Parts: sequence; C-alpha cells; structure tokens
Amino acid sequence: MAINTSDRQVAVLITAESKRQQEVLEMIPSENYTSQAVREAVGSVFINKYAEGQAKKRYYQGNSVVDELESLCKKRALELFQLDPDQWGVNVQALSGSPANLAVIAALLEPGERILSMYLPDGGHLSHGWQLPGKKVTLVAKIWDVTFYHVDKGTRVFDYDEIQKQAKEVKPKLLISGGTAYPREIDHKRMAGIAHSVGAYYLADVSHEAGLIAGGVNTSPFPYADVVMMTTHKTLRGPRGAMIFSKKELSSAIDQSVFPSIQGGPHEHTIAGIAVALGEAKTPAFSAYAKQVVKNAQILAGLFMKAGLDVVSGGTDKHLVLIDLRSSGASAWVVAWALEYANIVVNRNTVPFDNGTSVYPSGIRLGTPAITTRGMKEKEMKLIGGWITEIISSVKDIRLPENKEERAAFIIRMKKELPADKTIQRIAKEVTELTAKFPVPERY
Ligand code: DSN
Repeated sequence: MAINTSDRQVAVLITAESKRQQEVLEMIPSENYTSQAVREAVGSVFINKYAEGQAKKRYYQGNSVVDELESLCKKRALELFQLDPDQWGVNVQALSGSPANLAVIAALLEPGERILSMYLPDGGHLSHGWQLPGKKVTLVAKIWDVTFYHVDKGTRVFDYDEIQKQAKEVKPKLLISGGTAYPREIDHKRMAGIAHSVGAYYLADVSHEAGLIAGGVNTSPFPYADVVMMTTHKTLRGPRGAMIFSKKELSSAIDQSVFPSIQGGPHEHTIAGIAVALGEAKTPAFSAYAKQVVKNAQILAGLFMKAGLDVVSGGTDKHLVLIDLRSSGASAWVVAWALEYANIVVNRNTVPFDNGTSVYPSGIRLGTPAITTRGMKEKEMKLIGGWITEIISSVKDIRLPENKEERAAFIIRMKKELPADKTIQRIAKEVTELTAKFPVPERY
C-alpha cells in the first residue's frame, strides 16, 4: 500500500520536506540532492536483506544477488578513482563517516596509541578524536591519545613545516587530514611524507571533496595515502554512507574492523544507492558539475570579500566558503536564522581562533554543491552573494546577549522579529522566485 494511503502523518511530512527542499537555497556544504535513480535504489528491496560478511563469505544464506551488487559497487568505486584492484581494496559497508573513521583507527592502532589530527575549529572533524581540556568528547579520544595540529595564525592555512615539527615530537602512529570547514586543498603528498617520516600511517578523510576529486578538480590523495575515507552523500551526490579505500595489505584488517568489530549487517540498500551514484559520477556531466561547484564557490567568496567580509584564508579551492563574522560585528546565530527566514540555509560554524562555542560560534559556513546540482551558475551566484551580504549587513547591530537568561528571552524574541523583518521578507520572496526557476532535478 502506498504511504499516502497507509500513513498520512509521515506522508504529509515527506511532502512538506520536499517542498522545503524545493523552495530554499540549500547551502550547507555537506548537503546535496540525490537523483531519482539513487533514491529508487535506496528504497529498493535490498532493504530487506541481512548480509553480514563480505561477498561470497557471508554468514547468512540467500546472498547471491547481494554479492553481485556489493562486488559491482566496489568495482565502480575502484574504477572511479582509477585504482588498481591488486593494490587497493575498498569497503563500502560502513554506515557513515564517523563509524568508518572509527573502523580505520581501530584496525590500524592498538588502544592508547597516538593520533595527530586536524583541530576542529581549524576545520577538522569530531570523529578524528575531538576532545576539550578535561573532556574527552568522542570515543576516539577516550580510547586513543590524540593531539591536534593547527592552522597558521596569519594565513589561517596549514604550515606543513610546523606539522612536520609536531609530528617529530608527538610520534603518532596515525596522521589524519580532512574535515568539514577547511576551504583550501590539503597537500596530500606533503602530509603522507610527514606521516611516513615518523613511521605513521596517513589517513586522508576526503568526505567533503570526494566528488571534486572524482570530477578532477581537487587533487587526488590516492598516490600518497595509506587509507582514504570518504562519505558518499556530499559532493559525490550519493546516499548517506561511506567508503574506505585502503592499501591492499591493510584491507582485511579494515573489513574485519567494520564487521564484526563495530557493525552488524551492512545496509545493502544504501550500497545499491552508492553503486548508482558512482555510475553517475563517472560521466563527463559530473566532471562539468564538479568544476561549476568550485567556480560558484569562488565567485561567492570573491563577492563576500568585495563586500568587506572576512573570508577565512582569503578564498576557497573547493565547494565551501567560511566567513568569520567578528570583524563585521554580526552574530553568527542571528545571521544563520535571518538567512533561514530568507529561505537561504547555511550553518553557523566555528572559525580558526574562535572565542565562541559550537552552539554560538563566530562564523557561517556555506557551500555550493546543492545549488549547483539545480543548475545555478555565475548569474545566480551574484544574486545569492548580494542577498547574503545584504542580510548580514541588516542584522549586524543585533547583539547576542552574554548572559544565559537574557539569551533565552532574546532567542524567543528574535524568532518572532526576524521573520517579520521587511528586508528578510523581501529576500525570502526573491529567493523563492529564483528557486522556482531551478527545480530540484529528478534525473541528471
Ligand atoms: N556534519 C558533516 C558536515 O556538515 O560537514 C560532517 O560530518
């Protein structure tokens, strides 16, 4: 029975979310729109099957078709990144990026061994072992001994000589790069050199850049890294999932770390969706898409800088732009909500040397993967950049109170006042006029 008949409550919510995704400008850099084919695969009968183990080595009966599917997905993954199957293995079963990183770390390191990874406010990721002084926030930090490297104070990009020095002192067993809010390309050759000079493995987490690497617009880490982890739902435009590529000698340990060490049965319906997305990513149209994603982000970064905003690192090489709002006087919380009421969805984010918190940080992070999937280009970026700078300027004098009680009252007031603001209302209308001209694509 169709959901419209069997469960009206959920059906109504699906329709509402679909309308929201159509009407707004989705500019969270880790989000994208999957194709109809990907969604059909994820909603397919593969959802019904248990398939613990690897192809042809399953613990359950009835897996002959699943074996074909998973083998096809792995073949497509290796082909997309032009990897020799005699030298590289790939695991497509990890449920998403954080469990995938946990599986890699658990496969390569004994408990208590050292990790050197990117500091979260400098663009890193929680799953690389985030901890605060006196608080081991993540399981990785509880099990392993984690130290962070930082961006340079002046340039807010990595100084690889400093990372080399730190690696010599820390002597990690694993060096990790990659994250969520670093707008510049990582020098994978240099990072691998640093790792190998101290006897460490190099894990490149390219979750954000996967589609840009597949499309040939960002540098591939494969010639240098020992392990490459990527999620499949960001620039790669697949369903929510992950792939772990590893040098052949590490692959069996990583497979066993994913299952049975960390997970149970893999989500074969997701693997079906990943396989479809990998097929789509191999096309010339996808390479053109990846190029446009970066071009669009660079146009936006240029417009923001021209408007006097502090774009971290002075631009971007990728799909994302990070704005440090402190010099503008605006509060990231207020800006993020004002933009949402104007139908522009970004996220507030910590920035290098932030003196705020993760809930009330000093920056906003925005990206172009989803709006580029809708076909938006230079002309639309000019409009969008103009709207964003106008909103920032119009709310820059609204101060977020320091005091906790005052802040609670302020939030209630803002959620009434911002939607009623005339500038925000006008831009919200202009945004929906634009998005109506760029429907969310059903097929690419
Ligand atoms: N939450 C993702 C992001 O937004 O970058 C990373 O896990």
